Amino acid sequence: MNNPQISKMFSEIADMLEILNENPFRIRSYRKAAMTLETLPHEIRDLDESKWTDIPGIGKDLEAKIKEYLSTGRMKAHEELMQKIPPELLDMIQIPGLGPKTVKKLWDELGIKTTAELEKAGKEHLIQNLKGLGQKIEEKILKGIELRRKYKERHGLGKTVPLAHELVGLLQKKTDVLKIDIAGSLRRSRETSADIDLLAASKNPGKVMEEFVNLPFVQEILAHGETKSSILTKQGIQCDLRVVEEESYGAALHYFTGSKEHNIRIRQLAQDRGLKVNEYGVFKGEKKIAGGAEEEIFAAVGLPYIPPELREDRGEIEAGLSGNLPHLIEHSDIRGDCHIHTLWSDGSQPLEVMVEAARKRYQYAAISDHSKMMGITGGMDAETLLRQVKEIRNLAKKYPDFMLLCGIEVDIKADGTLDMPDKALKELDLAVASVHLKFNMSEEEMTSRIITAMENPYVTIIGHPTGRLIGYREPYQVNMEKLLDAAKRTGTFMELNSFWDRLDLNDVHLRMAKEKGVKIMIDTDSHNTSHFEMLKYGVSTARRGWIEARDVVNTLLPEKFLKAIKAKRELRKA
Ligand code: DGT
Ligand code: CA
Ligand code: ZN
Repeated sequence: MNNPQISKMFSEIADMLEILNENPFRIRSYRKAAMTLETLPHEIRDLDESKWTDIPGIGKDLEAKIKEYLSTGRMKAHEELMQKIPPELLDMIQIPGLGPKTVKKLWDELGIKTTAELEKAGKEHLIQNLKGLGQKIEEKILKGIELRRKYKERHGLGKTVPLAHELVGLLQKKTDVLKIDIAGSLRRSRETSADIDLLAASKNPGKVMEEFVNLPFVQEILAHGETKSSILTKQGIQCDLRVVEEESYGAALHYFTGSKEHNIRIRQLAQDRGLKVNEYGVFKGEKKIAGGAEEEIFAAVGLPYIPPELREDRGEIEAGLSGNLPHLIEHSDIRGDCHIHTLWSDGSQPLEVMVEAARKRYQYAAISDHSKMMGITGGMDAETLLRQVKEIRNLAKKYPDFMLLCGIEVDIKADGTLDMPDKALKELDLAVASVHLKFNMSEEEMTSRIITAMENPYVTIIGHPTGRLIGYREPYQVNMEKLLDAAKRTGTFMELNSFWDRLDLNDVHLRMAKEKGVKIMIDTDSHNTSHFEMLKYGVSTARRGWIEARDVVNTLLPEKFLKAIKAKRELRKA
């Protein structure tokens, strides 16, 4: 996995150049290349070298730097810049409320070089006195430091899942590995994980461990034992591997998948039946009665198989015992996507390209670019929107086998009205309405802001309903109970935004929605074609929320889906 590393170096170079007040064009070219590499669907080293400069944003100069990195593992330009600025400034840029310019200002004027110094200056209220900063920003920075601290030890699915699959792939190739799986919170698809837990079966654990600690990803070996080893990967994520015998594999997989709370309940059930459960199997006295497969463990305590996403002791044991486990939604149930951006706003690829990619995965899709309030994203006014509609309708004719729809992601203004007149919205098939600005409202104000938007007959879906960015921004204050009741009353769908750092609605909210009979729309919020991959995180989060296919609008067949999205308009128009 070289692309993410090169991308990170380019974006750090851009940050450093910005701190050093260098040429804005150079800065922009590094940023652009970083973004392209981050989302490139193939490893750059697998591409023919003569094709590299065909990649948007990669010119001769950056091509040379990529070559340098791939052959030496280093980038001189990056190292030279690192000599010129305090190294912690690069971390500080990631703190909400800060960017390269502010970091430079703080360094120049207050001599701040570390997060600790920054926090101290904030608490002494020195930051608010700087020109252009003020009290609000000072508060935001302090909150940001706190939030980053809280999440520092936990990693989002977008980072852990690709890495875990890569590690599994490498280990699977080793002849001594009979079985291998991801366990722990990652297998349960929790939105963040402290580490990656892997479990393998082998007759030769010593050899497997030897190979594990020698993988190319290893930054540091934290522990190297016969049955358990831990490494710190170059990505800064810890990965633990346990190796067991094949006949204990199911028991170990169950045990190390957790959660701890779920495991405790299973052990109690076993005790009630005079049995003992541990990571080696289920025992009746000295005799092992189960252990090879997870199903056996559940069966031994009188349960059907419980999917990992449900194993949180949130009622899954009771539901299992009474035969009421949900039939969870699956990836293949999703037939469409209604949150897709293109070059018409802040997407990075043309309409046609996004539609081509959507067509490969779905039976229908709606393009939903931003409205103009999102100025920085190049949002659309009514006139532009209508031009886009024309273009989409034209394009749709090309694809008789695919239902291409017109949508928008329209901003919900502070008073709950929309950033687009109804008479333009009327021309669309659907609208996603979202809050992007003015987050600082009381719970009451924010709740009524969003409910006002729901009252509009043209608002089909509320986009990323709590506005959180995992590890970066807390959700705005909003009363979810009231939002969901209003969604039910008005026939508005609630989005589950699948982007790994949003996952909004979250698992708890999803379950509430289901219980209230509110329908969910699982979208990707794609800004380029590689983002369609995000869907898997949305689906696994839905599963954590006990969601079934019938709870989700975009599992419907095209004709029925069309009916469903028109229903609210029909009902509330008169
Ligand atoms: P994390 O790492 O904080 O994201 O969450 P987990 O659930 O992956 O926790 P971790 O890595 O500490 O342990 C992996 C699994 O091993 C955990 O889900 C359940 C099991 N486990 C670990 N320690 C205990 C324990 O003391 N008691 C029980 N019953 N299970 C445990
Ligand atoms: Ca774990
Ligand atoms: Zn949005």
